[in-house]
Amino acid sequence: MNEMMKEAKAQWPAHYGSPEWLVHDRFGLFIHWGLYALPARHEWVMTWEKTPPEAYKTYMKYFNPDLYDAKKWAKAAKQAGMKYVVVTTKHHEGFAMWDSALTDYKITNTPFGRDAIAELVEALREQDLKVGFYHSLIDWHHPDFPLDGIHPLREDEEAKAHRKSDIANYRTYLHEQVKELLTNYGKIDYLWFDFSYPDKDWGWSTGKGKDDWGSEELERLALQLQPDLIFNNRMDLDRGVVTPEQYQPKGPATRDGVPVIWEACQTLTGSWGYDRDNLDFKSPELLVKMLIDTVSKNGNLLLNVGPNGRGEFETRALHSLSEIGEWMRLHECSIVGTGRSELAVPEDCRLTQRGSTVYVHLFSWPLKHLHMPHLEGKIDYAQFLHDASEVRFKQHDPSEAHSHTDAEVDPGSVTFELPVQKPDVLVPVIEVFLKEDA
Ligand code: FHN
Repeated sequence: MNEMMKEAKAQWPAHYGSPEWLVHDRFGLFIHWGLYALPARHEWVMTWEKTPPEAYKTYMKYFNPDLYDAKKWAKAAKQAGMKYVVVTTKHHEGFAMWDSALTDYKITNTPFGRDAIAELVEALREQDLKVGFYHSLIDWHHPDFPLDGIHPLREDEEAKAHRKSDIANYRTYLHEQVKELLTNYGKIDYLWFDFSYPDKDWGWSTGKGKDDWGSEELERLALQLQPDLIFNNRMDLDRGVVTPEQYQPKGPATRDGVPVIWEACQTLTGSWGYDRDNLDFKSPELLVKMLIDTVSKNGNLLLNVGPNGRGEFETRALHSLSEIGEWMRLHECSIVGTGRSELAVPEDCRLTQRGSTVYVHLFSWPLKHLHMPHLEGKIDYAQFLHDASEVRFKQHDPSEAHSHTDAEVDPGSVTFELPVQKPDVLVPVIEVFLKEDA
C-alpha cells in the first residue's frame, strides 16, 4: 500500500466502521431521485424558483414512477463495475422516499404508493452491492426548519416576519427519521449526510452546522444502530470521507496537509437530479478517465445518475454506464483494490498500483514508444490488460550509446514498444509486473 494511503487510513476516526471496503471498491453509483424528477429542472428547482412548500407539494399528486424497477437499477450499477450505491432517502425538498411514520410527505402517499428505498436496498443486496443512504440535513418542507438564504421562502417577507420555526423540533424529526432508516432497512454501510453551511451569513439569517443538526448526537445514534457504519464529511464534524464534487482534485486529498480518505462526487451532466433539457453529457471516455485519475490519487469515484419521473435511468445515462462497464469488464483489476503508485508517471498517463503490479493508463496514444523513467532492470513482464498481449520493452542501460533510431530517453528508463494503432478500448492499460526485488 502506498504511504499516503497508510497515512489516510491512520487518520480515520476509530469510532467509525472500517473504511477498508470503500477504499478497496473505489467506484460507486450516486442516485438522486425525488419529487424533483417531475419538474425535471435540477434538484434545486424548488429553491431556484422560490416555490412555497405547499405549492411544491402538488408534485406528490402526480408522482407515479410506473416503470420503476429497482432490480434494473441495481443491475445497471453492477454491470458498470460499480461496487456500492448511495441513494437519496430525502433531498433538500424534504420528501421521504421511504415509508416514514413521521410525515405524510412521503412516497407511499403518492399514486405510486410503494417504498422505493425498501425495494432498492433489497435489489442492491441481491447484486452484492454495498448500501449507502444520502440524507439531506436541509429540509425546505418542514415548518420547523428555520428560513435562511438558500430556503425557497428567502424572499417571502411575510414568512420571514411571522413564521415561527423551532429548530429543536426539526432536529428531533431529523434524528428520528435517520433512526427509521437505520432500523427498518437492514445493514446500511455508508451514511452520506448533505450539507452543512455554518459560515454563511445573509444578515437576516445565518447558515446551519453541527449545533443545528445535533451532529455529535446524530452520529452517536447512527453508530448505536449500525456500528459498522462509515460517514462522509458533511455533518460539520471535520471527519469522515472527504467529498469534493464537480471537479477533479489535482492530487490526493488532504485535510490540514494530512492525506485523507476521499471520494470525488461527479455527475453525468452537471445536474444531480433529472434535468431533461440538460444535454451537457460527459463522454464515456472522459468519465473513465475521471475514474482512473481519481484512483491514481487514492480516491473513490461516486458517479451520479438522476432517474426520471417514470422511474428509469434515461437512455443517455444507460449508455454512459454501459460504456464504462465495458471498459471495467476488461480493466477492473486496474481500479478495484488499487491506489496511487509512487513511481514516476510517464507522459500523458496515470498510474495505479497493487503490490508489485503497476497499471499504466495511457490517456493519449503515442507514436510507438512510451518511456518510463527509473525502471531499468525492474520489470519482469508487461502486457496490455484488455487482451493480455505482450508489450515488449527496451531497457536503456546508462552506458549504452544511442543510435539515431533510438528515441531519446533518459538513462535508466524503460521504453515500451507500442503498435501504431491504439487498441479499441476507451483507455488502454499496460499491466507491468515488477520484479519481486524491484
Ligand atoms: O445541494 C446538494 C446537491 O443538490 C447535491 O445533492 C450535491 C451532491 O453532492 N450535494 C449538495 C451540493 O454540494
